[in-house]
Amino acid sequence: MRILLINPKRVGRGQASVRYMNATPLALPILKALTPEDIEVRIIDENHSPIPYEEHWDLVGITVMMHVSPSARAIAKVFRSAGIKVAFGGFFPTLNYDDVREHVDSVIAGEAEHVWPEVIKDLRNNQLKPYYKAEQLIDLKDIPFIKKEFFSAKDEFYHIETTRGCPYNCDFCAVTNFYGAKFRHRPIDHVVRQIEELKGKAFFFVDDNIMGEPAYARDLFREIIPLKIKWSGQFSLNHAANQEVMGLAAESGCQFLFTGIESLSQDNLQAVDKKWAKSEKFAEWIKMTHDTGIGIYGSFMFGFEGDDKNVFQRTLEFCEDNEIELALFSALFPMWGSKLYAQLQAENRIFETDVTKFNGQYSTFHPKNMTSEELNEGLRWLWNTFYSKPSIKKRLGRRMRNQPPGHDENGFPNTTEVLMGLNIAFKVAVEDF
Ligand code: B12
Ligand code: SF4
Repeated sequence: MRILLINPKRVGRGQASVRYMNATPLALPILKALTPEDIEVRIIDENHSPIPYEEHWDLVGITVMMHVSPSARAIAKVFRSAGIKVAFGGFFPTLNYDDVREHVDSVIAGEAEHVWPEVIKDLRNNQLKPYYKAEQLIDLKDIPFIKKEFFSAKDEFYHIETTRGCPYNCDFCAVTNFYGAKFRHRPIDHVVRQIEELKGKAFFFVDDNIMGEPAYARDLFREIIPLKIKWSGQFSLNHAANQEVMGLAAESGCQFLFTGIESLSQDNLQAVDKKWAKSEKFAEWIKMTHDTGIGIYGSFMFGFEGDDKNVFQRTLEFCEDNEIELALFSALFPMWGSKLYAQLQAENRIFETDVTKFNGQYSTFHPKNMTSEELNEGLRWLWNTFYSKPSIKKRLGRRMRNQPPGHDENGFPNTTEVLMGLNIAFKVAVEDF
């Protein structure tokens, strides 16, 4: 038997096109690791390789985020017209079953670890069901180990996870809905073993908040210090105040942390249920992070009820004053199934019907205090200005003086080299924004 697993081509422009942003999504190597060895499994990332439509497959499994769902449907159509069975899994099909079911033979909802064996059994018996649903959240000791060759040789780093779930349930986000409101932890010895098996490249911890439970993070970082790796990950900025954990993160090889700052206005944060984020503390927490040597990759969203067209200039000044090394700027967008979607839909404010535009790069609903054109234009201006030479100089100048770009004794690029390299790559990529 032969199974083909596909990550559909991302749709979008600017930063999303950078190779760094497109490492193999973890779901696909996990599915391969869960599949018995007598079945051939090939992983294709459509961003980098053509889809082998001409070959025979017993099943094609596609991982689907909302904005790539039209590409996923197009792929499914070609295979199904050749009589090949297609299954969708991941966030979008799980949370929007009615929108996808007619386009596939099977929707596999929720985490794959417990249902994939049943799918394989039914496939062997030629009895694939139209719907599978993981009835409960898994214990993370059941995440399988991934062999190095399951990732693409072209990946500059490997994705790895230590936790799933998030207690915060922000209005615009799907994570709590999908992964539950509790942090679940992978046993630390499993994480260490997985890193050892993959060693050689850098790592990106895909956890939504790697420091969500500081005691676990502390023990994890202590255990990975001897492995001498380089890594980046995601955290909520309030954890910067925990100097012990931050110090251990830096010592264990952390180079930068992605963090959802979202808005500089407390009213905006309050309004979308991100109440735990304290805007008056942002500058202090960023400085605390920088003091450990770790860089900040800030994520900002625009189009909140309190945002007017001056928000873009204010955000740029904040980023430059606080020497934020990297940033992701998105239009707030209502993911189908989110609380925000329900609210905006009830107010009849969503005008965009093209689902590919729901990726943060376009205005999709009427903001309250600016026009959609002003939102699109502000975003374009901010991307281009933030990744311009003068701004890069302001934001990275001090770091360049303290640690010139270069490589460490194990051949890994140092933090300045990584952050500078990404600024240059993003600068080129956002020219088309
Ligand atoms: C890491 C990450 C990224 C990385 C890498 C993305 C990638 N393709 O790997 C980067 C930074 C590039 C990224 C970018 C974006 N991301 Co992102 N990202 C994540 C994050 C934090 C982790 C993903 C992950 O690897 N999880 C671990 C794996 C194992 O879990 P999983 O993918 O859910 O897979 C499990 C199940 O879903 C299932 N499964 C998944 N696929 C399949 C397929 C089959 C056939 C089967 C059977 C099962 C199955 O089995 C797996 C094991 O249990 C998630 C949030 C989250 N906690 O998951 C957001 C998330 C996926 N991202 C999201 C978004 C919106 C984006 C952006 C649009 C953000 C932006 N403004 O630019 C961009 C789009 C980029 C693109 N390429 O198009 C949304 C998607 C929402 C949706 N409903 O579609 C999420 C859910 C976050 C959120 N706020 O809600 N992202
Ligand atoms: S945005 Fe971050 S903090 Fe809020 S629910 Fe999503 S993962 Fe949790």
